[in-house]
Amino acid sequence: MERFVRILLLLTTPFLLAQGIERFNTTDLTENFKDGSFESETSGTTVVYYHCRNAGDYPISGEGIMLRRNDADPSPSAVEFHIPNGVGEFTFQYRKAFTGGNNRILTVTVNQEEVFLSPIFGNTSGEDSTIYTQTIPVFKEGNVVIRIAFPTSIANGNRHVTIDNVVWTSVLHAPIALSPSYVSVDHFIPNWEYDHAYDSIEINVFDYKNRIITQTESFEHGLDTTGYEALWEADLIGGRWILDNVLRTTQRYSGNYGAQLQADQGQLTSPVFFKPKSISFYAKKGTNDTSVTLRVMVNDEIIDLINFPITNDQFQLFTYAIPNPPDEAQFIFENGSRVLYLDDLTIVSEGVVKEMLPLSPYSMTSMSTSFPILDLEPNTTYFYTVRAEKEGLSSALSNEIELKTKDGVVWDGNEWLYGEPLINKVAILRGREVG
Ligand SMILES: [Ca+2]
Ligand SMILES: [Ca+2]
Repeated sequence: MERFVRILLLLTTPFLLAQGIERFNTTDLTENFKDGSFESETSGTTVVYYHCRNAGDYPISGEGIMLRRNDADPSPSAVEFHIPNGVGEFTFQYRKAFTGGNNRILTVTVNQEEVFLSPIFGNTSGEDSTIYTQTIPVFKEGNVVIRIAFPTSIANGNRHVTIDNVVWTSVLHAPIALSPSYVSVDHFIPNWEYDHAYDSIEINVFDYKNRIITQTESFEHGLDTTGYEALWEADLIGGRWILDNVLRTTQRYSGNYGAQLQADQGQLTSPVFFKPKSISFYAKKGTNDTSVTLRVMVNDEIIDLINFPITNDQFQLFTYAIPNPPDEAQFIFENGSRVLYLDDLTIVSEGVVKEMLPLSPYSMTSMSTSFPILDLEPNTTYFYTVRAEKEGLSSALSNEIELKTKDGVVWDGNEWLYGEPLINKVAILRGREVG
């Protein structure tokens, strides 16, 4: 709700909160697709476009820009906003244009790094005037190029989309995080400096530890719903998956949807998982018996090949524990000669990962330049960044500082924590509260 209200505010009072806006009222776009560029209505910003046209009969509000497709000939459609003075949040609206039934999907990159992949939309034949609003936290200073296009991997074909009401906020100059002024067994004091007056400072603290990570893909988002397609990409558990001839289906074990693999050709290729321990999934056959082949890949070589016969017409749980988990592995699921339904694919892996502390981010309203972070573990790596806020705007995150707490024990007034005092360990006597 809060997000919704904020977007409305941005769109209705652009000059109060927003730094930039582009409504496509003064462009050189025509009804023919072409490449070109024009000066934005926001001074200093240039809009560069490839194989685009005006919104024609498929507007959002008045004029807009229409992208067509990913085909190489004459060039894949894209629109770029070259913004000179930094971007905080970037918001745009999009809708299906024309009436073809091909699915629509958009990708957004910031300085060539992908930050957003849209859900599929507009994939039933006929007009669809649904307007989608997307806000992306960019928080970058200096020159920023934001590009809206189709993912590079999708097949040829028209996937017309109109874009309009592009709005972005400014970004505050980020504070600079400095090395901690104090590090002990169970706490440290981060430091930072700044050259602007801010309303508050936020301190983000992460620890960095080995963890067991369990992720389940329930196929509620990201799958193509139009027809079987080769090399479809989607952000599923663990990152980017490649889906060949996999369709979204209402045959499911949980939620509203599952994945349907085409007979003989359905394939899911996972991203790399760190120290994967086990894989489980629910599967059932279509009309006929079929199977799933699971290939465990390390550096593009198959190290394990398992076949699961799928002969039940109710969803059934299949589990495979990976012997001697490799440091990094990728998985390919492939189905047999008949249609297969799949849902709730779970991968358990291990990894030294950063995780934000439960009390983080810490927020300080005063303009001090330090803040003690307490109750930490000894001999553990921590990271922190700081971010400034003023009048509803945020800065980019600062640089990141890494530190390690000392190896030692703590006397909390009643007992020793983290072991017993040893000659080579630091010991901390925590002050007792009086009162
Ligand atoms: Ca407009
Ligand atoms: Ca599901």
